[in-house]
Amino acid sequence: MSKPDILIPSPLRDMIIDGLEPHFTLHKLYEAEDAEAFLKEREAIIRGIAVSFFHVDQPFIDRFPNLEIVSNFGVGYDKVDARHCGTRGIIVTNTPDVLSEEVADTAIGLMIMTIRELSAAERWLRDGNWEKKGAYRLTPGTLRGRTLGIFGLGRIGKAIATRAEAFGMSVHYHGRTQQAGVDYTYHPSLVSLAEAVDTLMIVAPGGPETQHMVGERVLEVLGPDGVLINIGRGSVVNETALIEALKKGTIMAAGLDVFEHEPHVPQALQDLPNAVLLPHVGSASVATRDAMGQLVVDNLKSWFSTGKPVTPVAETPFPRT
Ligand code: A2R
Repeated sequence: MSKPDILIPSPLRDMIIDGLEPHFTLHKLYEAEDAEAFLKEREAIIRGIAVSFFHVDQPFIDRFPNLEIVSNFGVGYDKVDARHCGTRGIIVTNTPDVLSEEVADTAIGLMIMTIRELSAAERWLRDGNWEKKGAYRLTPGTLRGRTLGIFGLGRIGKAIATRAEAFGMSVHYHGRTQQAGVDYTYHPSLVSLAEAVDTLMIVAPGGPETQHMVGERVLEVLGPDGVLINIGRGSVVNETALIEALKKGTIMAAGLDVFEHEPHVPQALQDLPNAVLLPHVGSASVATRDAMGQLVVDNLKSWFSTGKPVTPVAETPFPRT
């Protein structure tokens, strides 16, 4: 029997390619000299897509009449039009759970870096200032006595909350619904959450529903002692409003692992001393990225050998409803 044909639009880690190669015929779009001709030749045979950070939008999906599954690398799948896939009966899978603890570790690290100015303090030492000028300044910010507001208390949000509690922080949250069996204080709006806390952690998904939910108003109520941490998706935060808020002292500081137009980070943001900026490294350890890659492989293998996906997303449930 011939192997199912899988399209790989953008480069994937070697371990994913190695895991797929024995079972599938792989079509690497990123190696094609003429992408349009490459796709045209293969439109009818593609049955699966393995993808990482590539726009799989409606026109792209509709090129493939025999597409059955899109296996997305990453828990966030806002670049894949999962709703449209659902209407076409195409399954979308992501890589949940295996990265939650890693991302939560990074989120806490970024929060402490931001509040206690650890990257600036390290630069102070490396620039020779400790010897030349003396000790780094005492930080206006402290974690002591802070209240953490989590926007998106899902798998990663809960792992962050557990850690924050161990640091002595009280935890509040906002999501579309209040969760049964969760003791943290619920806020029905993001503004009321921001008003109640001094540290706001964004760990909600990207996409049109959450686009720019953190804007001028949220930053204003977060207040001058406020700290914003974004470990979720760049699109949730209005970057222009954030830059203004950091410049004016509307909030104290921000720690960002994700940006609106990655890998581009506005110079105005890079110039701000009260912003800590990481290049989207939330889940970026070899072990965690291997586990995520294995799920990309397992979803495709499982689908084509048993007819069942391992981790379908909410918009394309399995069994189909
Ligand atoms: O809204 P709820 O109660 O379903 O809570 C979910 C919340 N959420 C939202 N909150 C407000 N407005 C929305 N439009 C909205 N959409 C989702 O975000 C839920 O508590 C949380 C997402 O949790 P999980 O689905 O368990 O995702 P996980 O694994 O924690 O990853 C979160 C995000 C990914 O989507 C990537 O963007 C990033 O972290 O890596």
